[in-house]
Amino acid sequence: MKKKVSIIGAGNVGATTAQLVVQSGFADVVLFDVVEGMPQGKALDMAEACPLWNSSSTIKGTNNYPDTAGSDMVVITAGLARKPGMSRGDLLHANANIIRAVCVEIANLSPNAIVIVVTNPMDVMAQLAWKTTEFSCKRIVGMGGILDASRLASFLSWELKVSPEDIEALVLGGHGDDMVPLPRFTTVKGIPLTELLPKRKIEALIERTRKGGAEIVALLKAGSAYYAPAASTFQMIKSILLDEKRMLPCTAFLNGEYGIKDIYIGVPVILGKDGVEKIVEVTLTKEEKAQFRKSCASVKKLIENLKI
Ligand code: TXD
Repeated sequence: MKKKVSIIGAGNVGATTAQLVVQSGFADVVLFDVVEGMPQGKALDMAEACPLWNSSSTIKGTNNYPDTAGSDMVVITAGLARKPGMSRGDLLHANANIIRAVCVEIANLSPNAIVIVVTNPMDVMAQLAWKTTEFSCKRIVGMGGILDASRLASFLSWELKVSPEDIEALVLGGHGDDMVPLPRFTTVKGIPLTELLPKRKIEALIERTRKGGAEIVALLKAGSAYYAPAASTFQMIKSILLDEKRMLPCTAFLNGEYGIKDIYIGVPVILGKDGVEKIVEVTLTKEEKAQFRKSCASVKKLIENLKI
C-alpha cells in the first residue's frame, strides 16, 4: 500500500506540492481546502494527468476532514499569503487561527502523522502546530531553510556561471528577513564561497536572498512564490517517505542545541522515516552566533505575541 500524504490548503503551494507528489508516484494524496469544489477540481485535473505521468498514485480533493484520516504525512499550507509591502509577521494572527483549527483535526484524525508546516510566519506556526497537536517535536518540522538556500544557490550559479548542481548553500535561523545565510558553509564543489567571490559581492547576494520572497511578491502583485516553495517541500516529503536521511536546513525544535531552548528555528537536520532524526550542530563564529541569536529573538517575539 502506498503512503498517504494529506495536503491542507489547495492554493498555490499546496496544489503544486500535490502535483510533485502525485507525479513522483511515491504516495497517494488527499488535497483539502475550505473552498468548495476547488480541491476537487484540481485533484480531478491531476488524476487525469496520471496516465501521462505514468503515475499510479491516487489523488482526492475534499472539503471534509475525515478524508484525511490515517495520513502518514500532513503538509500544512493553509492560510493567507503576503501581499506587496507585507512582512511574514503581518500574517501572524489570521494564520494562527487557521493553524490551530487545522491542527486539532490532524491530531484527532492522523495521530501518527509527520507534519510539515509551510504557512507563514512559518517558524512560529511550527511551534503552534507542535503545541496544538501535542505530537513529539520530531514529528513537526517546518519548511524554510531549503527554499532560502535554493534561492542563494540560484543567485550564486548565475554570478559564478556554474551549474546549481555543484552548489551547496546553508541558511540558518528563522524564515524571515533576518535569516542567517552562511557563506563559510556555502560551497561550490567543496570550495567555500569565501574563496570564490569578494566579500562585497557575497553580501549583495545574501541581501537578495533575504528579500527573495518579497522580490517575487512585488512582481506577482497577487500571491507569493510557489514553484520553489513546493519543490522545497517535496524534497522534505521525499526524504521522510523514502527514509533518505538527507541533511537539510529545516525549522526544528531546539532543546539546548546552539545554546537555544524551547523554540522552533532553522537548523540543519537529518530527515528520515521518523521525522527530524537528528539536529546537526555546527560551530558558529562570534558574528554568526550574534546573527543567529537575533533571528531567534525575532521568532521568540512573535511566539510571545501569540502567547504560545
Ligand atoms: O517558505 C515558506 N515556508 C513559504 C510559506 C513559502 C511560500 C508560501 N508561504 C506561505 O504558505 C504563505 O505565506 C501562506 O501563508 C501559505 C500558503 O501560500 P500559498 O501561496 O499557497 O497561498 P494561497 O494560494 O492563498 O493558498 C492558501 C489556501 C487557499 O486555497 C485557502 O482557501 C486555504 O489556504 N485556506 C484553508 N485551507 C484549509 N483550512 C483553512 N482553515 C483554510 N483557510 C484558508
